[in-house]
Amino acid sequence: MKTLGEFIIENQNQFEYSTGELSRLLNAIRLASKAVNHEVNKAGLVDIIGATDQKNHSNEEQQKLDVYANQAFKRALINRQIVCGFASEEEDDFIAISSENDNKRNNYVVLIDPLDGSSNIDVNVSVGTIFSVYRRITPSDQPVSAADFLQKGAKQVAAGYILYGTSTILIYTTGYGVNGFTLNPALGTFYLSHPNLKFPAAGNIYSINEGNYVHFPQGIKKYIKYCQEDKNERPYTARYVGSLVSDFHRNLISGGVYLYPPTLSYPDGKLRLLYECNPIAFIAEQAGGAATEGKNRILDISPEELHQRCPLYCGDKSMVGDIDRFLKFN
Ligand code: P6P
Repeated sequence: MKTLGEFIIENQNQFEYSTGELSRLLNAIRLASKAVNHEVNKAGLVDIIGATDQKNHSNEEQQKLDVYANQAFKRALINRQIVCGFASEEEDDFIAISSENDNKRNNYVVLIDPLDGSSNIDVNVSVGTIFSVYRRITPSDQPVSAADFLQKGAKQVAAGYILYGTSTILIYTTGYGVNGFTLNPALGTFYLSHPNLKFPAAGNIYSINEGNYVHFPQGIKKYIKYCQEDKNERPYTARYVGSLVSDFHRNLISGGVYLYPPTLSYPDGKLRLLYECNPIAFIAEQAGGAATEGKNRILDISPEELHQRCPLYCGDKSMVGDIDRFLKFN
């Protein structure tokens, strides 16, 4: 069984800038994910579940594990001088990291949702980390600026997620397909368990919070009713965990689509473009799927603000196509 470390080394020559820097970055993410996995798995046993009295940039209650996960990835990436910039759902603004020795300039910025779905922690539902990596576009002898983070999703050099579920799995892409690695907790080693992942043909799972039905766009209401009609050639089924990484991963393995449309509470959609939609969209497309905001490709959106939200329809290509058509004609 190939380990994640071996896989990274074997494939690092795929990059035009194969300085080993991206490999070191992915290894730092691997290290942090093991620390977070350890805390998530014992959350019920120590006083680490539950909320802090802090709120993050979006005025969302910060769960203690959110804070821990953010610190773990920040430490792994910043203290090891592997990136020149770091942005997170848990940080108000991006963090510029100047390299101590000028000849060792780092060229990558990382954007992360350190613990997506954290409201599920106290009810023991799977949560995940989502990360997105870009090569900086500003001169390397200057501190990073917002422009380095506000790049189109199509410019990502890597993206992935870690799902802390019944097993802990790390999924990532660097633009050469999608591969999954499952953690052997006894050894603390990730092993290649899902090589060259692709969405199954003809998915039939739709994942959406129907509690918001009355506020959905007409096309989404029509799509949901279409899925529920009994004359369909493929009987659809509804599955919704309330944790994007869990729902997306199940759809990637079993075939389906995840929808988060505009709602009354989130008229621009709830999910964040930069560290949720873009990395998930990169993975979806690399696995033969699609990701749109109802009309345009997620990866083509020009970001304007670090924490901006957008609607997300992602997964099975034919199902995303159906959704876009229902939105276009209703
Ligand atoms: P709702 C978690 O807060 C999250 O960002 C995603 O992980 C998840 O899919 C979604 O929000 C759930 O939102 O409004 O259905 O509870």
